[in-house]
Amino acid sequence: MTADIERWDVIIIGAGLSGMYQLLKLRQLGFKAHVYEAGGGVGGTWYWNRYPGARFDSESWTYGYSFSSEVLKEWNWKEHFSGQPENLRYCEFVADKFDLRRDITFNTRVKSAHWDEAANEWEATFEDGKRARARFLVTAIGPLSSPTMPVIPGVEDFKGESWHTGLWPHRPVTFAGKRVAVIGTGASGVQAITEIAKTVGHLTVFQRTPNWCTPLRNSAIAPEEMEKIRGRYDEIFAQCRDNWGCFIHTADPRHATEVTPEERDAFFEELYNMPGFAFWQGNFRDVLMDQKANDALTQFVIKKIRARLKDQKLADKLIPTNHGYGTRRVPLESGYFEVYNQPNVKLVDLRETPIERITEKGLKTSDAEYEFDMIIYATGFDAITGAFDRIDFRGRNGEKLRDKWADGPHTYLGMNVAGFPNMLTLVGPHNAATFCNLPRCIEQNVEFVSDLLEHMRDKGLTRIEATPDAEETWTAHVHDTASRLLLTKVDSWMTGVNKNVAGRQKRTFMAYAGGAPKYRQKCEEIVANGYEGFALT
Ligand code: NA7
Repeated sequence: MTADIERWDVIIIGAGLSGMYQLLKLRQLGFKAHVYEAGGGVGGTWYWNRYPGARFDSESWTYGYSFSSEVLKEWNWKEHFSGQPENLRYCEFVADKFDLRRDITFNTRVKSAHWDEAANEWEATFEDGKRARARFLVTAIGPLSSPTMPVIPGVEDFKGESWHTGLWPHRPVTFAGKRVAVIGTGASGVQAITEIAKTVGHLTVFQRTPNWCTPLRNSAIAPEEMEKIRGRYDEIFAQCRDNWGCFIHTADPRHATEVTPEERDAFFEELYNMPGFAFWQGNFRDVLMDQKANDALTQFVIKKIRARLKDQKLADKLIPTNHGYGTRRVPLESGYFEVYNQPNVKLVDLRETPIERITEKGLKTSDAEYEFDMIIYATGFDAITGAFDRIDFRGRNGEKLRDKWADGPHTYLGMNVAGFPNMLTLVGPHNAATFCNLPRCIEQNVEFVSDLLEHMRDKGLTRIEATPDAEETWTAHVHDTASRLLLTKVDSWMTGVNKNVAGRQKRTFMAYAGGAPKYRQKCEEIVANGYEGFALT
């Protein structure tokens, strides 16, 4: 073994919200933990996604870390749905407060991580050829961190400016007087389009699949209001804990199919006028499971969209037809539909006229050629397993994680994989954290891993691995639970479909549909039963 290999007790990959908290917890427990981060700073999602309009869709005061009373006391949110620059400042504030950067190596992308059976440890290799070794490997690589470009011929040919929303430059990008194209109308595209339309010369939006968008209703938080929120933090976090996705909006106990149409529409109206995910997460409990209930909700949203558009032919194009409301991740918007009433904004429906190629000057669809100064790719991510696929993970006997997950993830609790000892996956596939108000579930994941490593150290144990039986049972449970939800019957990043990535054409549920409270309870039972389902030696 050469001297240039760095050695730690625990290697953490990624300095986003999960990696930062994991580092702090392990450091507090006395472990020598070290983070390797591909970016030049902390913050993960909030470091990379600097596109105009990027902001929380969760209420800011439900999103921050809850573990530190000092952070809660010192940090003031200025908006109910805070924007990216402030969110990144928050991450930096936490990093400064706990002096996290001294244990983080930035600008270092992990290329491979191989398990060394004889040494009972992991070896990580970085893109610059350097290496590090540790007994434990914790992945904190995020569910939406592997951006994908569209598979369209000529993408390299365009001579103007071009950006992916998830790889946005660190310098200001301006739109005034420019002819700008945006490809993609998911949550990122909807936020970016709305913001860019405020200053752009001319904007052309290329839409393949319209999404159901509902109002965010953001507003400023005055200092007195922030003080009131601070006084309620315990209550707020307790409410999130008991909620399926750890949001502040709890599903109504009634069924949409049991009330009168008048009562139903009055409740829809009330929720529609509330901020954030109230309309999606706080609705009647059957709207995301029962087709009839979902149809009623969908009809309500159609009317809302139509009322906001001057041109009803345009409304026909902007209203989704292949899935019901809420069965894909709902983009929240602040004037999105009104953008299409502007004379300098054009929508191109790619279902009618697909893009044939990107050219030097713009792009060509089946019926027209366009010239642009800038093309923005809001084309999303190779979700949840994509970040794993970018690293060559090899477990026992050189087994490749990529091969093991070729037909979808197989995990125990979304936290470990049989055949990959001592590797813990924060916010991994089939983990409740993958569809969650993330920091809430991140804290649970990190605390589970920290307690586990502490337990192992106290008991003199050096190796943990899920048993194949436990993995199989969990994977089957994940699929069983998912079958109740209408969203598993629709192509989206949540069902693992990405037309730009080979091998991602078949639906496989990537998250855990049982909800965060049930997941937490399951984790607690497993711990109480001596880490049942794991082989500890
Ligand atoms: P999404 O939600 O995956 O959206 C990507 C968008 O890009 C979506 O509208 C896609 O259309 C579109 N797309 C992708 N490839 C193409 C090609 N080749 N041609 C045209 N259009 C294309 O990613 P986001 O970044 O918006 O959001 C990701 C999550 O981040 C979001 O849900 C939040 O949780 C945060 P498609 O629907 O595939 O037809």
